[in-house]
Amino acid sequence: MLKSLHIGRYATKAEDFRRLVEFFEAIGFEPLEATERRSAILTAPLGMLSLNALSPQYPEEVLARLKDVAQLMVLEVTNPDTVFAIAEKMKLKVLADSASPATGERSFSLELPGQIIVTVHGKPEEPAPGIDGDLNAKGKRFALVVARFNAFITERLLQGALDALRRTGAHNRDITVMRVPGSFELPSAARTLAETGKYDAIICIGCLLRGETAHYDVIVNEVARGIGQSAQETGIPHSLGVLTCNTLEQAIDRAGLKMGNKGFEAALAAVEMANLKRAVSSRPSAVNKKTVAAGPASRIRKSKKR
Ligand code: DLZ
Repeated sequence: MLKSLHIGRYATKAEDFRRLVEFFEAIGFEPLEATERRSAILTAPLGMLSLNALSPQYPEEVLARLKDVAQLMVLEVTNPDTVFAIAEKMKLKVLADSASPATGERSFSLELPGQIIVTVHGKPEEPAPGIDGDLNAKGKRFALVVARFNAFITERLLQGALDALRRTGAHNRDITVMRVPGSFELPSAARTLAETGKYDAIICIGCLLRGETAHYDVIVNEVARGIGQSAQETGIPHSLGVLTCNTLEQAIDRAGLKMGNKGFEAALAAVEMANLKRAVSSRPSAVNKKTVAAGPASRIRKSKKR
């Protein structure tokens, strides 16, 4: 029986047609097939036919325009404020705009080119639930392990990292810098620092440049794996501020030139992860104590005894 619902609207001017297509595509309609010069078929995720007896409380101006109800279109959207901003940017006429504090629903009517009226309604979507670590380093202690090899680059990465820590509120007295010969030494030094239990996060900084020998290929994965392993086994967040570049030019770009400063980014990641750890531990547990005791931390303790 029923196969599809197709609502046709007609614009008498080519310019009106163009602006209609532009508006509907901007708010999320998808072209079903390539839009032609005088015809566009657009689809919405869901189509409905609604039948209504209009309430006399409907805004006067809209009621007057609804005499020819064929002009009206009703769209439900996930974020009415965004659609409203698009309409304002496109200088469309707003006929009515109301919001319900009780439901959080906003509804507004626009006059589109070609005398088409569209009523847009919807409720802003709740942000997806999640736990985030904020970027506040105040009161947190950080250790930075810095490889001396390629110091021309790593010292710049270090400056970027220190800048990020200070900007997010860390005190100088809460920052420890340790230097090691090269990137290969980063994991063991990071682990030594993490195991002291004195730091909320460890920031590892190095620069591996692909040279003419196989050295780079031999250590590049080891460095990343070792730092990750230290983080997992000690439970202290570690961030990876180790550049792995083919050329010195690529490294320079990532140490404060074209591609930002990766030391700065690594420090921000460390601040976020330190706060995330605290946010997770301060949440009430959904599992009972028995289950927590049998979790990864106790497994590490057991395996160490062996
Ligand atoms: C030996 C070496 C070489 C060839 N290249 C680099 C590099 O590009 N980046 C880096 O951080 N370190 C390099 N190293 C030094 C090693 O990481 C390590 O310090 C030495 O092999 C001593 O263990």
